[in-house]
Amino acid sequence: MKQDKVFAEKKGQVEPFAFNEQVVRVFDDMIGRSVPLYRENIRRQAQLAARYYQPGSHIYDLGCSNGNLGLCLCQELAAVPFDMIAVDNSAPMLDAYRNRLQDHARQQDVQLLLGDVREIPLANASVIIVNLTLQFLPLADRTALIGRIYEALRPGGILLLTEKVVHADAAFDAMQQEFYYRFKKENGYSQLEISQKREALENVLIPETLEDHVQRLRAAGFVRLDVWLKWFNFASLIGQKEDGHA
Ligand code: GEK
Repeated sequence: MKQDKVFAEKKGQVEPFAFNEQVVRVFDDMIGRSVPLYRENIRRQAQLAARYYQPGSHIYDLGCSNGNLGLCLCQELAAVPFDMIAVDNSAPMLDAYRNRLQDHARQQDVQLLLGDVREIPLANASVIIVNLTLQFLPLADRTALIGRIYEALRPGGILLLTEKVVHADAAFDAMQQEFYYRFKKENGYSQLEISQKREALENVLIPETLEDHVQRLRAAGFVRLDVWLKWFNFASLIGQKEDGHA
């Protein structure tokens, strides 16, 4: 795995963060050292997707990056054909995903779609995964996407949403940041790397509170809702469209 050194050198000017070729080359190292419990989260979401998948429906992975979740799902659903539509608006990310699917036994089960998650049609879904992607959309566009997701789900279908979050209480928010930067330091990032990445993500990754997410999901129709994973300023939610039985 190629090591992430994207922010290691002092930059004259820190450009806004983008999922370009430089980032894609080191993506697995970057996300593994920057997102607490990333591998655990991917594996459990793949298992949840396998558990709730309804044959004859689609699984969507919105903001799929280089396919870590899709490839994990191929293992979890080893004996079951499925139909996943994996969407990303970064061409280098999808190229990396395509390379990993080449010669893969399950490559027919995954369709890669280059596009903006705000524009691609969604329909007949039993599982929709939005793993660390909603946070990159303008705030004004988030409610419409969650609404379309709810409409596209079959009864009994699920949304898996993971986000970096902020805390409404300023002191708890500061504490969570502190523990997050401690986590990054423990994973070998220098102070310079941490602060330049933070600057690059400003106005690009816009976190909301967990309460904001819960409220938006409820307003869209998700009555059955759980926060199944929480680590300081990261939260993973599952919302299920009601089907009349538990
Ligand atoms: C994983 N889910 O490894 N339309 C489509 N894609 C987008 C958009 C958009 N409007 N905005 C951002 N992206 C992945 C991790 S990374 C999170 C997700 C991170 C894409 C973007 O190109 C990138 O690949 C992904 O969303 C966010 O399970 O790196 O912090």
